[in-house]
Amino acid sequence: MPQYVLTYFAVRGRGETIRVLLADQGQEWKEIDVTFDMWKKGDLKATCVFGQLPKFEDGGFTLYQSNAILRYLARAHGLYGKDDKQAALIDMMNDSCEDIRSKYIRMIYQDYENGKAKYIENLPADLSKFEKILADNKGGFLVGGQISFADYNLLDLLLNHQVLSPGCLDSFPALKSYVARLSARPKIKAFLESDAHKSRPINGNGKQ
Ligand code: 6SG
Repeated sequence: MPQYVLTYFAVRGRGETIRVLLADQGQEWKEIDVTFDMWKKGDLKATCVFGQLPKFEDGGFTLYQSNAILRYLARAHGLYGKDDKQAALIDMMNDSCEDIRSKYIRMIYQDYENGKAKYIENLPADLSKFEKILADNKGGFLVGGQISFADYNLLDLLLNHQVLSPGCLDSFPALKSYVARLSARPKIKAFLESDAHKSRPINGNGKQ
């Protein structure tokens, strides 16, 4: 019985970066899939500290907030850089991933029909920043020469954006090769090819 338990909806959403991190680190975890019907009953929501999922358990320790969960796992598995300065830079990168993710989620859930075209139009402004960061860092990751939790977050975001707007990375060679390189890491490749991953929709409302 694995120590780690992820309770979330059966979507990629804010759970998939956690899953890809665990998969790449060779960790086992248990999934508790919450259906939207189950969630609407309200009993589980009432037990969640902020009334939201994902929820993550490590033995008797329970944590909420997807980015706090990523940081917890990053500390446990050496995915937080080699010193405090790298850790701060990794936080900075992850915060920028979060900025893009919140914009994306807002568009998907609140403004898909009217806002998708405009969102795609504005995307290069965000992607170009990460393109420069990756082109400038010879280490091949967002920070330094080893993978961090922010890399898993960016990978998941880029994969989702390639579904939203196929070809959105075509003018960003560093991002394109980064996605290819990370997706080819054997455990990530196996995860991305798994039925579990493929069967989960990206978002809870079917938009992508
Ligand atoms: C939704 O927002 O799936 N958690 C979501 N929604 C349910 O009652 N800052 C934190 C974090 O980073 C944000 C958590 C996040 O962890 S994730 C949650 O708990 C709630 O607030 C995306 C996702 N959404 C689909 C969804 C499930 C329930 C409400 C929205 C489907 C649509 C409406 C009902 C069922 Fe639905």
